[in-house]
Amino acid sequence: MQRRHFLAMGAAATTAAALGSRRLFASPAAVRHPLWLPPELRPNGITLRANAHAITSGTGTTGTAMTLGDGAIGPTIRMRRGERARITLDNALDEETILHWHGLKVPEVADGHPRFAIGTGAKYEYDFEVTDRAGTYWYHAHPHHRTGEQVYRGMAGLLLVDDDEQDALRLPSGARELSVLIQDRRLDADGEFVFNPVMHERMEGFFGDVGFGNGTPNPRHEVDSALYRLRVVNVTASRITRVALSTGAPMTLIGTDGGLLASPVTLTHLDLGTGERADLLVDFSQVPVGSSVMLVSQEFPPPYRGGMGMMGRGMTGAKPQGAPLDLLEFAVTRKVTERPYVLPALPAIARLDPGTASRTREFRFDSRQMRHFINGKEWEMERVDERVPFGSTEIWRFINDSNFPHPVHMHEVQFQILSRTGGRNAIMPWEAGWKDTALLFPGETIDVIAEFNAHRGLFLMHCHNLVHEDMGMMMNYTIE
Ligand SMILES: [Cu+2]
Repeated sequence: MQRRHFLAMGAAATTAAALGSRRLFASPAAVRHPLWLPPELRPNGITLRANAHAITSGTGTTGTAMTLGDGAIGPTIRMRRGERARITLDNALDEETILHWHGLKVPEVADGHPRFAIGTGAKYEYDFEVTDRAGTYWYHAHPHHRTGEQVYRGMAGLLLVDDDEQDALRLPSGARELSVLIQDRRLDADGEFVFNPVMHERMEGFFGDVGFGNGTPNPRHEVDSALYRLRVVNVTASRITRVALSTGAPMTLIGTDGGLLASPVTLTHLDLGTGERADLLVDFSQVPVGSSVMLVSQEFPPPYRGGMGMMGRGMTGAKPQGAPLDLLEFAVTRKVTERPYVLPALPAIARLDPGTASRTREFRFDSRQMRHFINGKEWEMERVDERVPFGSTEIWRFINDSNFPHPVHMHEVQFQILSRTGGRNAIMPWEAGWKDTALLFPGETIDVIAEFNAHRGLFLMHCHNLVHEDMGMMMNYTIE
């Protein structure tokens, strides 16, 4: 049966008409800057030079970026499934670094484990075959203790994988395909980026008060009155973003961490923890030319237990977890008339059968006395915590015993979420597809299923709150 999903959204027209009478943005009008669009590179023999430099050109900040290349964030790397990637990391920072290809299944030596970190002036050669489905992946620094600050300052970039399956959908492309790495940063009086988690932030995480897109503060992007493919990556240190449009108009979710969903989901908001991605179709066809729609992180009650979210509130001036934050203004500047895009049926996803799992492993996440633990342990560089037979299918059960949310990330696999009990007590509508990162709220248990069949070697599973991660909320596992 041919499933078809028609994308004419009546609700968008209604809400757009109401724009004049309601407050559009979450915060007082900020000076907005054109969204920076990083250059797109093919992965055949490129060099990424890690370096620190001041951001000066027209962005309204004088912050110091640590990034790959000369921009405010790393270049976009566009890969094709089946292609060989040969990438050199050249470290011109005055500290160690290493890159991890978040979401891709790569050989152990290409996975960016912290033990592969290289010093100033050194180079690291990555050489791997792209075997993953088309999707929205990203790359970022992964040296121990320094991932938080390096990623915060821009050691991250977008990794897009294309394949024939996706091509067949003829999704909006070219200028109608937009990808944005979302961050929140805190600026001092001189416009420098501040990253100095104080005591309560070492428990809760680090939050900024200015929304950045692709390294641009308070970004703005001019769009046609048309349908766009919008990919959003949560690159914040610690913030859960409740992604929505300021008009309340629906969006169509077509993909997440591990590529396309089996069927599209119409929603007015979705939550992304650090590391999670959304591949959306957003329709501006009914928005009047001359008006704007803001991509926002909507306000929500912070998912903390025991009043933990209140500690330190107001001390730093940052917007706390759950506070509304403007992310990206879309200014509709040109009227176009086009035939509505009709989304074809999305390719099916084989569901992994829990009956084929050879075992279930439990992982308890706990944060107490200014420390963060998985199964009672803090991470050690060389200690192997779990050994998984190559080719096996397993259920991993993540249990949150702490008062804080943890975005749990597995390297080297894409998993499917089987269940969530406690807390929200449901698999969210945006969690139906392949995932490599999943939000685990206090009191929740989630079961995920994965096949460990890509490469043998030592890999990581960890919390992707960058503050927690740097404090050792990670564990090593081998596929052997
Ligand atoms: Cu955590």
